[in-house]
Amino acid sequence: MSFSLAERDDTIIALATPQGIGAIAVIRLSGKNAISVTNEVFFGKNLENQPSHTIHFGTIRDGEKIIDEVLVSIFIAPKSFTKENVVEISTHGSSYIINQVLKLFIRKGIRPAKPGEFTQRAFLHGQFDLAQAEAVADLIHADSETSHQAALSQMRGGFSSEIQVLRNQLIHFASMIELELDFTEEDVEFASRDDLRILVEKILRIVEELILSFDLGNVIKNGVPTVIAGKPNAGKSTLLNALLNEEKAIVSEIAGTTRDFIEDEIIIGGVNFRFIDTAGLRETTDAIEAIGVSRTQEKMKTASLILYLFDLSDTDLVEINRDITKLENLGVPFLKVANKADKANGNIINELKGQYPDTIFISAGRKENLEGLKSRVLELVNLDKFRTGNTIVTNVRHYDSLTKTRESLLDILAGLDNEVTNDFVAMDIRRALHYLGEITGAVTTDDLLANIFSKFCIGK
Ligand SMILES: Nc1nc2c(ncn2[C@@H]2O[C@H](COP(=O)(O)OP(=O)(O)OP(=O)(O)O)[C@@H](O)[C@H]2O)c(=O)[nH]1
Ligand SMILES: [Mg+2]
Repeated sequence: MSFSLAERDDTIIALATPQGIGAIAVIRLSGKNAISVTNEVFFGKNLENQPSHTIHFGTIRDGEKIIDEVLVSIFIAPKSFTKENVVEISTHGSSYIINQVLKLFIRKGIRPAKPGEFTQRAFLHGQFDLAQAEAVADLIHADSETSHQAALSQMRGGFSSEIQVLRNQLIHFASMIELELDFTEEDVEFASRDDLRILVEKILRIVEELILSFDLGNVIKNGVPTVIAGKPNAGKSTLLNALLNEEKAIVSEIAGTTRDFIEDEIIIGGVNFRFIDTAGLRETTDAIEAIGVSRTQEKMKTASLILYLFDLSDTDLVEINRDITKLENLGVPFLKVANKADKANGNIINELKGQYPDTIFISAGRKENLEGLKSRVLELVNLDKFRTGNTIVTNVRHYDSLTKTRESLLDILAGLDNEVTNDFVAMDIRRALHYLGEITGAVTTDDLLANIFSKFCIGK
């Protein structure tokens, strides 16, 4: 999908609130004719004479027929979200009314908006840059405190302004070096190569930090993948259900109940965790269970955190030691979680406390010490970086542009090392500028825009 130039002049309409029945619904129009066309169907007063940022009570009529009593808010260009004329009509929240109003406007030549078209117009009219526009989408989808914070700080431009400053410094060097190209006969150097190297190295450090932050950013956005692993019957599914407060996974005393993994999100301390219940780990001759076991092993490798769960009534220290060695070799952070504390065998609790003082004792079945477990889970995920307000990259597109920027920066440095000619250095700088510009929208293509804005919902 892409927007032609003519389409950008259309006046568009969409329901801005969710589909379905609600107390009120808000229908939004944006474009040159938003106010004049609304005025044709609105009865109460002349909307074309009203100042910006005012609200008016009246009725919407289709000919003689009253569709609804409404409130109409008026925003006159450029003082609106899209910087165009914007009208917001608050109707009663019935889908019949909404449809009647939308149809009426469409008959009057207003075009239904495409996904993200309001935000795209705001971007095209310079309301904000691309990274900020994308943050609007993230903000709508944010469902935990941390993802909300990340989106909010990006929307307010924290991320882009950092990129913008770096880019401007680099533009300065690019123009100096290109100027030198005009003086090939003389031996002039407008741009100090040492200063250029210092700047490129500085940008490289920041770009690499942003690239690294992507892992954390991704976790914030999609939930920290936390795998519950252990042998069959340890109580993994019971634990998942207890954490979710919902009977999501099948629990039974038959070993090998869970075959496929089951996952769901839980917010702990404002952080979104994705808990994944898996098939119990054991040697098995059952073909389907064996597939489950190998999936568990795959999930464990990519997890941010593993809850190693074992059954105090059915495990000895030899077995626990062996499992812990395996987990240490895997290299993923893990917590030792001793389950079924309510029916532990003899001395095992004391032995464990002696050998592994950091073991967490719970009873998933009786929902005991789940709070203790949750707070240890939260401790283990290193979110300090985020909490100190550092910039975090959460967007795959930005990550991609940053990786390409890094390559170009490394090429600039290699070029300086090998004393390549100015035109090559200039070319590499231009390339770095291009990729940095992709992030903020200083450099855009129609395809890129269409791709980004199509991910929004209609009405946004
Ligand atoms: N006494 C006691 N029983 C528990 C506790 N947690 C789980 N169980 C029981 O242990 C049995 C196995 O629980 P599941 O949750 O199905 O175990 P699992 O680890 O998911 O097992 P698989 O899916 O077969 O790998 C069930 O009968 C549970 O009711 C607990 O804290 N105390
Ligand atoms: Mg299970």
